[in-house]
Amino acid sequence: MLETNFANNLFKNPFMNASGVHCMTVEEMDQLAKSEAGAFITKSATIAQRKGNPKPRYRSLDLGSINSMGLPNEGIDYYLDYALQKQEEQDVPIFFSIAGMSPDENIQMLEKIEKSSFKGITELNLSCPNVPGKPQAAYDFEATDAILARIFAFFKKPLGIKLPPYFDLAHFDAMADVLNKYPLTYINSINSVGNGLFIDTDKEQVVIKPKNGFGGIGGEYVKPTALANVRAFYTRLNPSIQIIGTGGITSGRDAFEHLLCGASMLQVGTQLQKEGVPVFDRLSRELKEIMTEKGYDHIEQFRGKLKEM
Ligand code: ERO
Repeated sequence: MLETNFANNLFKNPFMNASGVHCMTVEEMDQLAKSEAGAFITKSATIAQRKGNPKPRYRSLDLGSINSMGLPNEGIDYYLDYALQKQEEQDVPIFFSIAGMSPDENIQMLEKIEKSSFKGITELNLSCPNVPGKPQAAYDFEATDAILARIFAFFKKPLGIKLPPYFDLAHFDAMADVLNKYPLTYINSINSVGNGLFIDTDKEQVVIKPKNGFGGIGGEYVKPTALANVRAFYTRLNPSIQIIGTGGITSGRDAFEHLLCGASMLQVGTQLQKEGVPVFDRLSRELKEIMTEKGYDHIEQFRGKLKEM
């Protein structure tokens, strides 16, 4: 009932983790591989291992989360070695996330992936909001165009990009014009809403240490923004570019809404952090219940078919 076609593969359901959550170590990734998730993605990698920002750098909130992790990761070789080994054990592809600190670092990592025997899907994260001094790359349309031109001159494996949220129709138009020039497999909208500020009123204090308390917001707070981004790109991108919907998925109903907007796969970050891997079982069950109530037996019967008034 929840089978999903994505990047020419059939997944048992559209649910996966959002990169960064429950995917830093081999142990966590193995748990995802064994879970009810339809697929999983690795933590965004840089060439060298990184410790990330000082703690506390993540806070769970009633309506979501705030984080300023600062791209802690074990380095690309750790994740690539794991993916090369794991891909032999499973019949669906692994999603592999990279987030270089510069265009050259991204090119270097993509060259490595291209030359390797990796058979999965690569996600280029152009939207990390939390590295001090490094603006989110995909807010610069010309720089995004330039890096994609460099990449597609040599990279032949399936590639998606993780985007930050946009808030203006002119920006959706401009970014879609850039993306439509390239043979992207997918876009993933949205990364966390960058540089929010959560305050503990009792203590009159911020709740995370890095960047004076500023951090990426996820969870229920961001669902309307996430849905708008999925919908805006679904109605602007070439149909060959699929969409992963990420942002505010806490229930089967939220998942249904992302699918109605046109998403093909669905990533769960904040709620996975709160609930652990059993979340995938619950979301699958709840999505099936809604589909049954509405008389749908396949996602394709309603995917993208949001009605206007
Ligand atoms: O701080 C991070 O490691 C991080 N947090 C996010 O919310 N999104 C990211 O893309 C990211 C780093 C790549």
